Amino acid sequence: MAERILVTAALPYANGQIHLGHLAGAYLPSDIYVRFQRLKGREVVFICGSDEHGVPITLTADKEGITPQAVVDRYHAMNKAAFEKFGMSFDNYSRTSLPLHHRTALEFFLDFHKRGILKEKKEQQFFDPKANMFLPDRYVEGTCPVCSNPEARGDQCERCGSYLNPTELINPKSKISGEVPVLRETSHLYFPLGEYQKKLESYIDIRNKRDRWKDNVLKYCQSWFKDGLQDRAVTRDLDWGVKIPLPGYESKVLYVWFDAVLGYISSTKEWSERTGKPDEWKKFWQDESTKYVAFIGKDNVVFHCIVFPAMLMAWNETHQQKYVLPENVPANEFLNFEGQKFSKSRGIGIDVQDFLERFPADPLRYYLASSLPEYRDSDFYWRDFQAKNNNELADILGNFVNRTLAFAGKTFNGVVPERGDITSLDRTILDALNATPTAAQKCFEEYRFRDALLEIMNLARAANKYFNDSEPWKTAKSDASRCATTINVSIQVARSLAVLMFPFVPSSCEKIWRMLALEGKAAEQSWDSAGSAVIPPGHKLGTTEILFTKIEDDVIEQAIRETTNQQPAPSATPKQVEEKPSITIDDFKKVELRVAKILECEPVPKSEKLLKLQVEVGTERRQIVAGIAKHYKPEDLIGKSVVVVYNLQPAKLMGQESKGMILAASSDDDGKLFVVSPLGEIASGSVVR
Ligand code: B3M
Ligand code: ZN
Repeated sequence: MAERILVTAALPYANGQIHLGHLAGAYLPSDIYVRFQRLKGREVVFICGSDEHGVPITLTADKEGITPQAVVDRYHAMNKAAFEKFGMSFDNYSRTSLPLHHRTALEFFLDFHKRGILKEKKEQQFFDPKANMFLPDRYVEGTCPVCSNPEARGDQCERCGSYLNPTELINPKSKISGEVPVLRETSHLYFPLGEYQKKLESYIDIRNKRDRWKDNVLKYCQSWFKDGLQDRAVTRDLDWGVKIPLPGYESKVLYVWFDAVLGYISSTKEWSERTGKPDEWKKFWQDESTKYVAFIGKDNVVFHCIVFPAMLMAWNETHQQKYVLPENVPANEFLNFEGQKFSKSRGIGIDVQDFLERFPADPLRYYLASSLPEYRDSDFYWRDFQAKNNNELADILGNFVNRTLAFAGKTFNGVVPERGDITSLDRTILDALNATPTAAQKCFEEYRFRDALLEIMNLARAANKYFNDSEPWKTAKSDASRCATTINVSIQVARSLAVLMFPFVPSSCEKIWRMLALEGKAAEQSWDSAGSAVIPPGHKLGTTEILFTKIEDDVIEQAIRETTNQQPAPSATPKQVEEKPSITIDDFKKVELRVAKILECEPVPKSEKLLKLQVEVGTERRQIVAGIAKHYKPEDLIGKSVVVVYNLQPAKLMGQESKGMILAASSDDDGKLFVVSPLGEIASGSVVR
């Protein structure tokens, strides 16, 4: 095993909040791995940061009427804070909008360009004459040629899943101006990925032999190889990103993936500078004895196993200082949420901030670790989360540590008693203690973190059984030396568990460490020390605290209601509808009713009732917030025509601007509600009278 390890975790886009699926994909596994390696005494640097470029970010900025910088500032701060609260132990969390990153990315790009590696190709691309700009794929919308979805995006149709070229869309429209775009010639630079195919195949083959790659990752790569690698454009017509200082390329930037993977290098440089050792990053990136492990989710495989290694190979061809390539890319599959896909727009799932406002990080880390999607997709279920917390963390780990320390406090004044003769019962648990670090280590080194957790929790299970079978509450009266031995051994196991469980539940392990009143921190111990009984008799223990709190049913039920769109039971009390006084036709005419078409719809964060809709009323677009989230899912409404009160004064609901009101019929006695919709096709903007 290498003694110096570089670990990177995929750089999340600063275009939204990270959710539990992200944690289970790349982040928790990388943090578990790093914490384990540090306990093994290895020299580790753990690198991450925000991916702050790309079209989705400029789209968010356009939609909100703010700058892309403001978008990434917001999500960078939010995600950084969420990671900290979750206990991610990154050495550096950088941002790709920093000048240091732009310089790093350009160093690669310009080197490739100068050496003639990049090929220029001319192509026809959509141009928006009104906005005077070329349109990236996602800025073009139109009708899907496959399924006729009228709102397909230029890169993909979300309804049928087809990957598209903007030019394939029927009736293409610019998302910026709504105009029909025209085709114009533009030039882009391409990286010749195909030329690297042979080298890439042998690279993966060699690594796989040395450090066994996951089957799912190998399969993805093989299917790419089978299709044959194609040249890839590394420039885009956009003004947000790493600007290209080449004549004719003034209005272009690097393709986001080209610069994003280099973000790992720039983030390591930033760490190096920040810690006062400006050359330290080279030790990790340019010394061939470094083992580099890149943690990602499965959707990023091609960029990390093919594109990034090819870029590094291209660099290494002519430079003395050669970069290390990933030794392994242990990508996870996806985590689903209560049997469904995480979907922000449908209100399914929960982001990390929100979760950690409800529950501490360790129970979440424990539960996710026990059900990581290591080989296939897995699921987050609130009920499972509750059960794992209550029946495993609290009842097995917490209970063992607490009963041991409470007993030592009561019977031995909180001082570790001397061991007497060792019986076969003691021998069994001491053997398990001895064997667990090695057995778990094998799992960690093979990226099997669920198995590692199981090994370690089996020690905690055995320890509880040992405590029960030894019956110290009886031997306290009948055989003082026996009782002392049981408690001494139990305390040793508690210490070992504090070290072994540290990669999974770090703050709880520090708590155990304080309860044991041992020197230093759990984080500073050696992994191998967990295999021996090292606490000397006579050591004075600290005070016991509760390690894990049980989660009650009603708390979990509330979480289910708020994160899964499950309909609460309708209220049963019938109400009388109050009659209003009659009005004249002129009174009625003051209300301007119009037909509107729903273009977009998403839940309002932290609200159970509200949906935020973007509607089209004739040529105008406006936002309306409506209290209909309990009755409709966003996807039920998108594309539908409704009737709105057009001249209602604007208002703010939960901080969201709302211009107008959607008409809906509700029957008070069963709580049902139906949005009013014109019978038949009619253009938006039409007047209702
Ligand atoms: N930002 C995609 C993602 O967040 C992308 C990863 C970049 S890693 C260099 O899933
Ligand atoms: Zn389609």
